[in-house]
Amino acid sequence: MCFSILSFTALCSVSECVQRQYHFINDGKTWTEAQRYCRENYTDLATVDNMNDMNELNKYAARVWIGLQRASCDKWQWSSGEHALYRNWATGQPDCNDECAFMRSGQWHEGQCSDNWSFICYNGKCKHLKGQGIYLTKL
Ligand SMILES: [Ca+2]
Repeated sequence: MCFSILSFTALCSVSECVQRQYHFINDGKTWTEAQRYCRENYTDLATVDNMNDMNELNKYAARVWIGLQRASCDKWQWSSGEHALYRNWATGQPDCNDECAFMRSGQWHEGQCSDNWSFICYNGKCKHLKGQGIYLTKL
């Protein structure tokens, strides 16, 4: 979004991220294997930034790896390396003894990275919209 109050016409370049498309992969893999598979075939292991993403993911009831890994006890980061701001931990989680995160019935839990679970990949990129003229009139 861009805002212009002083000029009458503003040319703005905005980028918009399209809704992530999630793909359930029904094949047991370790967290690292799952990450590799998702990077080769999709964008990455499931990343969740907001409630919209979470609502999309809620339809998967099975226990699945998501692209979340522990940096330190209270610091978790996405597969991309981004700090996880949005979180949806189950009650009592994380309890700081495992380093990868899985989701079960919409809630996140710590899990042992070497365990084999199904997982969720995503496809989604940000697209850049070309300059749009916005005309503001003075009141
Ligand atoms: Ca744990």
